[in-house]
Amino acid sequence: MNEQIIALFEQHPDQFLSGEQLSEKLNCSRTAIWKHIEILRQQGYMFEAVPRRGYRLIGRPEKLDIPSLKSMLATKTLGRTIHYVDEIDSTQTLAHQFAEQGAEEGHLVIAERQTAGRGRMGRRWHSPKGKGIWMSLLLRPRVPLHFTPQLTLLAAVALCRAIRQTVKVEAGIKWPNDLLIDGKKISGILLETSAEDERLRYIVAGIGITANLEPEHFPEELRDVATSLRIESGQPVDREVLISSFLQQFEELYELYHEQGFAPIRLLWEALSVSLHRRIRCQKGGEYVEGYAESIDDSGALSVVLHSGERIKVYSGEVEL
Ligand code: BT5
Repeated sequence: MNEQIIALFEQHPDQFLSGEQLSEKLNCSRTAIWKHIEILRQQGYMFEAVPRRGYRLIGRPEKLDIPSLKSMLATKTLGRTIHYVDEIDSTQTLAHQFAEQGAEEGHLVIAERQTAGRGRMGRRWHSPKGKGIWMSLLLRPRVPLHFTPQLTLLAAVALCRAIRQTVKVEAGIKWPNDLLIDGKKISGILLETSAEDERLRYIVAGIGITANLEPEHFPEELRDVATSLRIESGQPVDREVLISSFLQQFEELYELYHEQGFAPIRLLWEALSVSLHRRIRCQKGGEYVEGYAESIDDSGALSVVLHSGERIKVYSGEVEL
């Protein structure tokens, strides 16, 4: 049905088609047409809607220019091989497949749309077509398995620096893996590891950035909690520039990390954090407790001082600001 609707608009370029015309041609109700238009909007199509005239197609999902991205990349390993797909369940899954086949560090999978994008703990990641940056980076770091949370923090620093540099918005990091602007989420990071006998084999770092999403590309339930770089900056985001800047930042920090350990990354993370030195709510033994977020330690855990004076470590889960 979605393809048929687009085909009709393509046969009538720049024209309005009313709900009635569309429903007659496609032999379905006007409510069904309205629902499909909403789905198409979430896939990156843009429609102008005018009462009594109907809908006009004014924008299509955009495509990344991979040759242009490659030409601006100055990294040594990260992103030197790019697998670009139009649509996929999750870029994580494909990156795991490449890793299992022996792909080298730095392989990057990018999709215009994910049909089953994932977040942490089984949550979903909304990934409409042509508007965001949905990508997975293969890493083979030379560190013990229990150090991997540090790399989530490193990825957050790299992303935050790249966003601040290229888009000029005040993005900040919420522990451990969210990037926010004015309290709303613009990006999430998901690190998945593969290990054998306690030895780290590889990491797939999944990065989602709501680069060019407009309000209508977010489903209802995300509209109050999420935003995009485009909405916040008022400017379209050059996705190629942002991806290449992120890879550059990541590579520099990754080299620093291998040379000097987590200490310098931790300092950078603290400077960009919006969840430190303030009251937060977090989970302790399944219950929510309130406390003061004091610092992060070398394992990436958040150290929180509760009202009682007790100091606890938070290793995973959600914090509320
Ligand atoms: C994350 O999980 O924030 C990690 C998201 C990682 C997504 C990337 S995209 C490329 C790669 N391939 C994948 O399949 N995944 C990775 P978490 O902290 O669990 O946050 C998930 C929550 O973020 C959801 O429950 C929503 O509240 C919110 N959310 C979902 N989609 C969003 C979006 N597009 N923009 C902003 N917030 C969103």
